[in-house]
Amino acid sequence: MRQRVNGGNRGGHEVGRERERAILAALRRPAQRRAEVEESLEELAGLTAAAGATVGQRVIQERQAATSSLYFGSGKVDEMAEAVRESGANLFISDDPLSPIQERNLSEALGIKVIDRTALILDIFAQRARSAEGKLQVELAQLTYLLPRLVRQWKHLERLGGGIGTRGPGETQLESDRRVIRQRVQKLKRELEGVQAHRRLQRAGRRRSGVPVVALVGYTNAGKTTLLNRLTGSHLTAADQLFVTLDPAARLVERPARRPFVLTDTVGFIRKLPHELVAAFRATLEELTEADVLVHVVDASHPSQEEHMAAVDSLLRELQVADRPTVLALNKIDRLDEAHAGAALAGHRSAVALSAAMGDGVESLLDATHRRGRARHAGGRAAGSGAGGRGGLPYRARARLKR
Ligand SMILES: Nc1nc2c(ncn2[C@@H]2O[C@H](COP(=O)(O)OP(=O)(O)OP(=O)(O)O)[C@@H](O)[C@H]2O)c(=O)[nH]1
Ligand SMILES: [Mg+2]
Repeated sequence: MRQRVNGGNRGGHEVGRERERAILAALRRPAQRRAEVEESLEELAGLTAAAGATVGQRVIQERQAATSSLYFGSGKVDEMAEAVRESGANLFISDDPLSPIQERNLSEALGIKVIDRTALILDIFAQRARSAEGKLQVELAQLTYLLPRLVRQWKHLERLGGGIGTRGPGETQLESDRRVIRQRVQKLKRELEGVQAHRRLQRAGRRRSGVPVVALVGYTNAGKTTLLNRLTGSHLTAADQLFVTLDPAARLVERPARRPFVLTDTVGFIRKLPHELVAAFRATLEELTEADVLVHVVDASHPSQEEHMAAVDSLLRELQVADRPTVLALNKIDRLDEAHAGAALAGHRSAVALSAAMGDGVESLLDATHRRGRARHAGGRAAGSGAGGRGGLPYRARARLKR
């Protein structure tokens, strides 16, 4: 996805080229609700737009299981090839991960480029990465994704007849390509270790200053940056697009009659987040391990709110911060009528309803965050760590001091 129209969003490169036109497809297995698959495809359409392509047809195939050669059934692939010819689509995007083999076979059958959700997300990240750290992390994720796919080109040549031209130099080339990539991966990992060490130093400095840290987490587009801007008077980019924020930001929140704290914003989560990205973004996501309190921001006006929350919870578990005191912030309630807002709250009794855009509920959120911070502190003492009552550090649990 290199083409952009009119400069598009912040990526802004390669102005004036024709946009890619994508056909989106997903499998629906018997255990899945149709609405769930449709919403996931809707999200894929949002990702496609965020990457700068236009969305054409959407196809859902109901099937017991994926096929090993094409992922979709061969009859369905024939139908899709027909749709591709009719619509002039030049890109096929699968909502689920494709193996390198499936990707190549589909590409041959459809006669157009085939990618999966993972490659699409990696592409968005590549377009959006601004900081040196972000770029390193994206490149690492892309190369990790690319390595097994290098096989494809070689096998592809073999299928086209093998023999002359596909032996010797081809193989050597592929091997040396792989070697170059592996070396680059090692180099990127070393550079990222340097970044991580630097971040650890910064965090240690913050810890010494005794200022508590509150981290915003949540699904992409939930309103995290809008909330940070609201609380700090900052003007960080917030927009109705997926993955607007990639680089972490930290700002001091100073409100009358409240203890100051550092508020951090970071990359949003999404369901089926490529594990290459989670692994590569460790340096960024490690910031969360340092937070005293997490504020899980949810778009309460989104029909998939519960799926979004589940995806965030599972990523927090993966990052081993699921036990951190957390405040659930049901955002965008200005979009809900009273009955719906009441119902949203009733389902989550300790949640706070707010509108980051309008400002309603922000004080309640600050109260709840403060209480959770104190509970963490009290919890640390109750656990018998012996750290108790260190004046002036109300949020600081002993467990954290020990790390
Ligand atoms: N109506 C309404 N819209 C909101 C509210 N909060 C945020 N938004 C809108 O939701 C969109 C996403 O907001 P962001 O703050 O960029 O969301 P984010 O969670 O930072 O998203 P990423 O950085 O992409 O992960 C923007 O268009 C905001 O204006 C709210 O309380 N009410
Ligand atoms: Mg953001």
